[in-house]
Amino acid sequence: MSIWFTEELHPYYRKGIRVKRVLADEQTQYQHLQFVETEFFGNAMILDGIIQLTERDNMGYHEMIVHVPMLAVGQPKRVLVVGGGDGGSLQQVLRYPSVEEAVVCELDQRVVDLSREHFAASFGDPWADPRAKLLVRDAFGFLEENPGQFDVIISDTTDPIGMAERLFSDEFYKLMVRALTPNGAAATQCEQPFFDTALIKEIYKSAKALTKNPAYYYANIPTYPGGGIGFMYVSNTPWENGLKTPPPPGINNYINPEIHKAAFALPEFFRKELYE
Ligand code: SPD
Repeated sequence: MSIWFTEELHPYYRKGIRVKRVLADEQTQYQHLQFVETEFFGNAMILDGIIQLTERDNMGYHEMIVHVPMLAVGQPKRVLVVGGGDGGSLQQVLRYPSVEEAVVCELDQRVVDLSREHFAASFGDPWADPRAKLLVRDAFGFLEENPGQFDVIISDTTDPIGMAERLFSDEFYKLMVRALTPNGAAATQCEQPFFDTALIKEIYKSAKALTKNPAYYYANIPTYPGGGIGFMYVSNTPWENGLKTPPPPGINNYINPEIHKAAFALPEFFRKELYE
C-alpha cells in the first residue's frame, strides 16, 4: 500500500511525504491529531493537516530552538517551554546539568500522551525526569502569573493559525519578555523567510522594542515548507555569547559551532527586509 500525505499550509505551495501506515488519528478537544509512520522520515506528528515533526529531521528544529538561547545564557536554571508537548524541546533542555526545573505549558494532553508512545525511540521519556513539570494549560495566563521567573523560554508552537495565532502577537512577546530574568533569553518558532516575511518583520519589531539584542536565525528541516524554519532570538544578552559556552553533555546531530554562527547569516533580500 502506498499513501501520500500532502500538506498545504499555503494555498500556493504543497509538499508530500510517503506514509507506510497510520498509527493514530483522532480529534482531540483542540485539534485533529495524527501520527503516521513514513517511508523515509520515521514517525511523524501532524496537527490539523500540518507536519509538526518527524523523527528523522526534528533535530534541526529542537537543537536550534533550545541550544541557541540556553548556550547564550550559560547556566540556565529555570526553563519554560510554551507548547512543545511532543517532548523534543524538553529532551534537549534536560541535557543541561544546570537546569533545576523545566516547565512545559502545553494545552493538549493528547499530544503529550501519544508522543510518549510514538516518539519513545527518539526522545526516550523526558517526562520521567524529576526536573520536568507538565502544565496542561494556556501559556498566556501562566506567563502573566510568573514575571521574572525564567532564564530561558522556548516558544515551541504550531503555525499562527486559529488558537496559536496569539502566540505570534506583540501581546505574547511582551508577556514572554516580562517572564524572563534580566539576562534571560527566549527563542520562538518564527516561520519561513520566503512565505512569512511580513509576519517575521512584525515580530522582529516587537522583539526590538522589548530587548537589546534580538536576531533571526534559520535551520534546515526538509519536512517544513520551503525546507526549513526560522527562530526569533529575543534577549538583552547577545546570542554570540553562546559561541563561547561548551555544549551540554550528550550528542548533537545538527548544531555545531559553525552551524550555530552561520544560522544567523540571512539571504540578502531577507536581511534587508528585516534589518534595514
Ligand atoms: N509549519 C510547521 C511548523 C511546526 C512548528 N512546530 C513544531 C513542533 C515541534 N516540537
